[in-house]
Amino acid sequence: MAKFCPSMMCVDFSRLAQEIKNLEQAGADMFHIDVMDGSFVPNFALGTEDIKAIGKLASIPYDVHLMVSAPDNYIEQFATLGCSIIYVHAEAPVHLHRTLMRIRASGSRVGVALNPGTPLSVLEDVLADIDVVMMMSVDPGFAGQAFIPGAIDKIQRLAAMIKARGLTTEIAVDGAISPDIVEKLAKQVSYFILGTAGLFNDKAHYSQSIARLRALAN
Ligand code: S6P
Ligand code: MG
Repeated sequence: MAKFCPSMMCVDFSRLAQEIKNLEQAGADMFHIDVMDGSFVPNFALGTEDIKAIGKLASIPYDVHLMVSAPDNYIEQFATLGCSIIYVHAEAPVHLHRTLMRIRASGSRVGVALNPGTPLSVLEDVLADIDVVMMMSVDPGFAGQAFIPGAIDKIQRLAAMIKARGLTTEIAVDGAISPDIVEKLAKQVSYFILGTAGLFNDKAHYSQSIARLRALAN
C-alpha cells in the first residue's frame, strides 16, 4: 500500500509541534526531511538540529534526503538521529557502492535518489543493494516547481527493471506530486513525497488531502 510522506521543508517551523500533530492525525505515514548543503543544490534546507526536534516530536518514522556533495561523512550521524531511510544521490559520491554499504552497516534502510537528468543505467550494478530508489520528478533544491513529465515513463521503466530481476526494491517519487500523478503511478510507487502540489496548498485540510490521495492510490 502506498505511503504518504509530507516534506518537512514545507511546514511552518514556528509551529512545528502542532504541524507534526496535525499531519500525524491526518494519516501521514512518514516524514520526509530534506537536507541541502548549498553545494550539491543551490539552496540550504534542514539540518541535524531540525531532525533532532522532529525526532523528539514525531511518533511516525522519518527519512532523510541528503542533497549534499559529500554524504559519506555523515551517514552514521543521520542513522543515529533515527532516520529510517537514508537517501543519497547517485550523482554525489565518487564510490556509490561504498556509500550504500555504509548506510547498510548503519542500520538505516538504503535509499538512492536519482535526478531527472540521470539515466537509470547508473543503478544497474547496485540495484540489488538498494531498499528504495527515489526518482526525482523535479530538479532538487526547491519546493513549488513544475512536475517533469518524463518521470512517469522513467518510473515505469524502473519498475520493469526491478521486476525483471526479481528484486523487492521499492520506489519513491519526490517533486510536485499532485493527485493526478498519484493516480498515474499508484501501481509502481510505494512512497509519495508530498509538498506544495499535493498537501501544503491546503493547510486547513491535511486530512482531506491525504484521504483523497490514498483513495486515488488504492
Ligand atoms: C526538492 C525536495 C523535495 C521538496 C518537494 C516539495 O528538492 O527534495 O522533497 O520538498 O518537492 O514538494 P512540491 O510539491 O512543492 O514540489
Ligand atoms: Mg526531497
